[in-house]
This record gives sequence, C-alpha cells and structure tokens, in this order.
Amino acid sequence: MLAASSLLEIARVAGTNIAAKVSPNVKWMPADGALHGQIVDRLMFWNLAALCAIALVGHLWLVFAVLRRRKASGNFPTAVRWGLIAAFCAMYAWMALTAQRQWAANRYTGPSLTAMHVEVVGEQFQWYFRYPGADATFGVTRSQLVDAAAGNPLGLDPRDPHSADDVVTSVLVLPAGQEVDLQLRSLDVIHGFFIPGMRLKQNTVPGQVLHIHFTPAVAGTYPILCSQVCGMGHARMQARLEVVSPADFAAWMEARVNQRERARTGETAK
Ligand SMILES: [Cu+2]
Repeated sequence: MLAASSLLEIARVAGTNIAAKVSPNVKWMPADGALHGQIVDRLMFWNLAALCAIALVGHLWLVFAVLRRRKASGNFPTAVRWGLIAAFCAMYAWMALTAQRQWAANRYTGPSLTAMHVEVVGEQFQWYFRYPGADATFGVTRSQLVDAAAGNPLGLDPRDPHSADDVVTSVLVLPAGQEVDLQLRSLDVIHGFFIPGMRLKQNTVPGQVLHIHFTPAVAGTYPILCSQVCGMGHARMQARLEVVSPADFAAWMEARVNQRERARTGETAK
C-alpha cells in the first residue's frame, strides 16, 4: 500500500503537469530569470484566477438570487455546488503542497556542495554583497569596525587572514546556471531582500543569519529592492543583480580582487 505522503506527491505532480499544460504565459509579471521561477508564476496565476472566479461566481449567484427571490427553486443544483467546492479544494491543496515544497527547496534543504556562497547585508539604506574570495571562507566581522566612510562598511577584521581576500561590492554579480547560496543579515533593522526577476524574497533580521539558495538561469540585469518599510530612506534602498556568463563573472571577480589589492597596497604605502 502506498504511504499517504506518496499519494500526496503523486497528486502534486499530476496537478503540476495539468497546471503546466493549461497555464498561459504570465505577461504581467517581470521577466523570470530563475530556474524555480515558473513554479512561483504558476502558483500566482492560479491563486489570482481562483480569487477572480470566486468573486465572479459569488456576484452572479447574488444577482441570480435577487432576481429569482420569489421562486423556491432559485438555488444552484446541489451537484454543481459541491462540484465547484471540491474543485477549489483540490486546487488549493495542490497549491499548498507545491508552495510548501518550493519554500523548503529554497530554504530548508541545503544547497548543493558546488553552490557559490555570497553574503547579503542590509543596512539603512543600502545593500552590500560579500564574496569569500579564493579561500572560500568569509572573514570575521566586528560591529565596532563598521565604517563605510573608511571603506569598511561591513566591519571586516583585518587581523583575520580569511578577511584578506573577501570582496565587498554594492552590485550583486552572479554567473548564469550556477547555484548560489545567499546568507543574509542586517546591521540595523529588518529589511526585505527582494529580487522580483528571480522570484526571490527573504527578510534580513538583525542578530540572525538566514540562508536562501537559488539558480539564476537567464543573463541580464535585475533590480533588487527592499520589501520592508525600514525607515525614511526605504524607497531608495535599491541595488541590482547582474547575471553574466561564467567567463564574464571570472573576469569581473579578478578585477575586483585586483582593485582590492591596489587599495591595500596604497594603504600600506601611506
Ligand atoms: Cu530596507
């Protein structure tokens, strides 16, 4: 006998296949650049379609009831009524299963061992991105060392050897087709890291490091926003994601490393 979870999984896959066949291309959403984006778009489409259908049926039912008020036979046939309710229940069950699975895939199941790691830091009203460099290890940061004017907005500790090759930027550049694990934190209040084009949204919470992983699939430029009202400058808390080819990414990273080395040599010479 199949376990209940297997039956649910079969129902979810069947629902997904049906939805894939009948979902139209969602034109009113920003262009989707992530591998998992289609799933989110389908859920959005069917959620809105169901809400519109329920509103329409409800209003038609109301008009019908008012016009036929004096006749006792003004109700929908029982089979139609229960059929509609069953169809909506089945659709919402499919959406709940699919959404839960996608949520878990981005957050609770870890990224693959080959995933790239980038730190995202929110601060009123700016996003910073840190790459761990050749040693693949993020250096230690200390809040008392945070000094954006001195070129150390994240408070990297120069005594930690792992911090020497860390690269901090205000633009998120990622190679297309490479899974990336973002670790998000905040220096002050709660911010909402939001990339509409990647169908990605995750709050950054002071005192916590939160992970979300995804694969950017389509090269291009995508706006990064803050989705939590975090202060007077909230509206200008924007950055951008550049998804480029792996070769362009390697060249960009090399240029950043060289820039960092030049800055460090300059500091030493002073
Ligand atoms: Cu913010």
